[in-house]
Amino acid sequence: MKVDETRLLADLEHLGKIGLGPEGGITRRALSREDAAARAYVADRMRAAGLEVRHDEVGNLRGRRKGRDGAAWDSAVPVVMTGSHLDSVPSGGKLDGPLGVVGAVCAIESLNAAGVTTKRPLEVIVFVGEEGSRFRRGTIGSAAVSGHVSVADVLELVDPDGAVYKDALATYGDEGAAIPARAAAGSIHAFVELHVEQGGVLEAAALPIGAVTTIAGLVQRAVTFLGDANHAGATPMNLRHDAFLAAAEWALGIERGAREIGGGVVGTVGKLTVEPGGKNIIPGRVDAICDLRAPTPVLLSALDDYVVSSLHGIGEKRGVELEQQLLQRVEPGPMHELAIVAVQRAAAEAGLGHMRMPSGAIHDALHMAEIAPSSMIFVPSIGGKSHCPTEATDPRHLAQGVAVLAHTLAILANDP
Ligand code: HGY
Ligand code: MN
Ligand code: MN
Repeated sequence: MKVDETRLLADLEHLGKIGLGPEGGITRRALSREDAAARAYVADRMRAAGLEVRHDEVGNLRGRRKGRDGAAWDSAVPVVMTGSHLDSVPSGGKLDGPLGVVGAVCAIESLNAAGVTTKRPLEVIVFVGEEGSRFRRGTIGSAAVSGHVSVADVLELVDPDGAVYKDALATYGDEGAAIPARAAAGSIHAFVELHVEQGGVLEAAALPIGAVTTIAGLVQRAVTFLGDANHAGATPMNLRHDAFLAAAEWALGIERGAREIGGGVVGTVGKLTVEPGGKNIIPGRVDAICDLRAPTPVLLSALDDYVVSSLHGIGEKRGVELEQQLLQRVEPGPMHELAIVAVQRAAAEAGLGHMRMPSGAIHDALHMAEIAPSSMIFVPSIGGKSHCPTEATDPRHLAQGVAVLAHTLAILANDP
């Protein structure tokens, strides 16, 4: 399958300018003006590729190509879906999400150019709010499609500034009626997502394609440490209740716990604020969020229990009060042999080396796997870097990923 690499790189280049910061990172929060601008560009690209474009109740953008029965949106034949997200982490990379979105449109254009028709309709979907950088949870759009979260609950999500999701949807400027977000039972034959690996496994193996077999689960908790703001010079060390040192001890405990539990678990504290924030004031309050990942529910609970139980000891020892709240827990999930094997067959058809591999990062495919056979196509991340301005992938690998996606869609949409 020929891929128009120039077109793909131009699409990524265009999206890579929307939300671009002075440090070279992309900041595109869900339902923001930047997110809406990127989404509008993709909607135009979908129409240029001949897709019939719709939007659903939670703002997912959706474009369909007819199957052989000549129907797109009103087909009784289960659809083969592909897609990803356009929102980003703060100062993130240009490929995490967009590759799976414009790559899907380019894959459809490759099928069109090759005259490949499919028994089943094909759908490209742009999920809202995968990164969770604005609202309390991530993978919002796919959680709504899978029914993991109800549409009503999604619409009631509130961001830290008090903006309500259903009001923020107006930023998209969608016209016309929205289609239901929740997929009807049996309406999706399979789902596959093209994504950068965001790790170094493929690069180390010198392979261009990964077929994803499982996706790690995640727990995110918000913790507030309430100590005693006081004078940094006049307060003896034994009379302090330093909220930052309590948080620091907790964060080091997370690192220790993850190393002790092992088995591929990881723990991070990436977001933390210190108040009142004077250089000569002992911190009175710290708000922190931890991000825990594990390949199995048992390991995820082991790390989460370790992290929560460590809090009590620290609070007592340091005379610091604690409040903590679970922000989200997403269970790890297996992908499906039907979809994994399709990716492997597609890579072989494209003459590309490939391997089966787990994903340490969360993706929309995790929720889609709850309702349809799903897998992912990974392409190598240079230096294993992601969620940072230096996120990059060899253009050759980007185009190969799209070629494998096109083959995978043809396999999944034409197999018996
Ligand atoms: O955090 C993740 O794993 C994904 O990038 N949202
Ligand atoms: Mn990401
Ligand atoms: Mn992503």
